[in-house]
Amino acid sequence: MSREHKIIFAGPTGAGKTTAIAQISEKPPVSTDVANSDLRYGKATTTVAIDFGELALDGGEKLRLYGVPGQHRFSFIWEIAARGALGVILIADNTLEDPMAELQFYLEGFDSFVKRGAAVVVVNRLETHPHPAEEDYVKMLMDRGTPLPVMACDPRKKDDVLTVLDVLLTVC
Ligand SMILES: Nc1nc2c(ncn2[C@@H]2O[C@H](COP(=O)(O)OP(=O)(O)OP(=O)(O)O)[C@@H](O)[C@H]2O)c(=O)[nH]1
Ligand SMILES: [Mg+2]
Repeated sequence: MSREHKIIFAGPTGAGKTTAIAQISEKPPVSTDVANSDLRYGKATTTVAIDFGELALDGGEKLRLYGVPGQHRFSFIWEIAARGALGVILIADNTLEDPMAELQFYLEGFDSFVKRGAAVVVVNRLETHPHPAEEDYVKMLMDRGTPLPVMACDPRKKDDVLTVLDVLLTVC
């Protein structure tokens, strides 16, 4: 019987969770985007429940990919969605005013994964916003006693997203 693993994508609104899952899912992903009523975010749609995609690996294993909503008011869904997951991909959006402070919120929200090293940190939009650099994230994670792999990733690029998954599966 083939094995299945659940992987969670988390990060702020507009970080690219829905985009990343759409790039690698073999079946059309199920998304629950609606018109964005929250004017703090300059974004036409936002995910209110969860994204779901699937990806089969060469060894016959199947990954079930879940994107959890970025808005803080939906953070209660995180814990439910993450039950039984193998690992978590935490996306930091470098265009935010203080992306490392925002990341803290997700590091705390997925504390059990972060503490046992079942997570990777992904930094996006580095092409236009090079600061903080990957090394800054590495240092911040070391300083808080939770070293995790840190990678640049453009969620629009399938190869970038597959590399991130590869690293996560290696550390989990
Ligand atoms: N240029 C650039 N665009 C990016 C990058 N990462 C994400 N984007 C774009 O930002 C948008 C992200 O949108 P979504 O994938 O809907 O983001 P989300 O994380 O699902 O957001 P919510 O569902 O609202 O929480 C997409 O239009 C992406 O193409 C990046 O590294 N560079
Ligand atoms: Mg989304």
